[in-house]
Amino acid sequence: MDKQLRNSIFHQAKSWILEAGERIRENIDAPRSIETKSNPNDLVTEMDQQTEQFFAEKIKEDYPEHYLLGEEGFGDDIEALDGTVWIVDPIDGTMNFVHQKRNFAISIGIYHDGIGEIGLIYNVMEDVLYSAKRGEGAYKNRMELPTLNKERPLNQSILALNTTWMIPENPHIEHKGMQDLVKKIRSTRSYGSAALEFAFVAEGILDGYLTMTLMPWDFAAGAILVEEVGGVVTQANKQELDLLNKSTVLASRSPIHDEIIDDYVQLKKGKSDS
Ligand code: 2AM
Ligand code: CA
Ligand code: CA
Ligand code: CA
Repeated sequence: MDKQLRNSIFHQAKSWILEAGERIRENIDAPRSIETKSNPNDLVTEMDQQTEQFFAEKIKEDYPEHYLLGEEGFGDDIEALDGTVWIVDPIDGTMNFVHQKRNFAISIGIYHDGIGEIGLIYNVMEDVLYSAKRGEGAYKNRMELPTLNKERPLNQSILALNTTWMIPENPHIEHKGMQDLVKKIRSTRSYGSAALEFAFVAEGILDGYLTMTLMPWDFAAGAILVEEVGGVVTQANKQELDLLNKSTVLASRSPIHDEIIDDYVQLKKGKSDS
């Protein structure tokens, strides 16, 4: 994508994400109906739906030739990443939105022919926008984020990990390796919003984030941000990210990325990528 076009789409997307965030802040105390999706802890509210609808309408109006891949079903059914695709999570961290009224984000990753061009993650209640354009660095509001530290060893690292990794019955990764990893590192964190956890890796306040079975809208923007500051983002089996399917993803500084996968991540049989 040509730099000028990327710039103009960036400014449009930025103004929409700020507008959508403002609407959420204005309505944060409004009573809301909460529904469940795949399981009783998988929540969705009308605010998730309205926010995605807002982006769907804006994109259709201004960029009718672009596609939208969104969590709540207002986008297109796409089977390939040809052309320009907006990958949108209208509220990432819905459980935090419902229970805490904070610690959630709007996430937008814009890809052209499969290449990440623009990443935006908006921490709505803190009014902090993380943004990146391919080849032009990553920003926290107006501050450019520095390249990630390459020297700090794994035993001085903080990793975002979900505690479900530690449960022996988890279907994806051998828990013994995860226990060894937790013993090795300095500490763990778990924020409950994948998009924010990627943003924190890009900011350098987390050294890495290992996630279970995320959908493309959970990591589309975050991967662009982390890569712009020299971090590495792959599936847990080291394969390239898959932007059309569920994946287990590790985003981190290098070189601890390879160390974590080689020494601690053992995928269970038949679960090479999910
Ligand atoms: P969401 O809030 O947009 O659904 C919570 O640990 C993180 O995992 C959030 O980023 C959440 O995104 C994501 N997630 C992905 N699949 C999920 C599921 N089935 N149930 C709950 N959270 C899920
Ligand atoms: Ca959800
Ligand atoms: Ca999400
Ligand atoms: Ca969501």
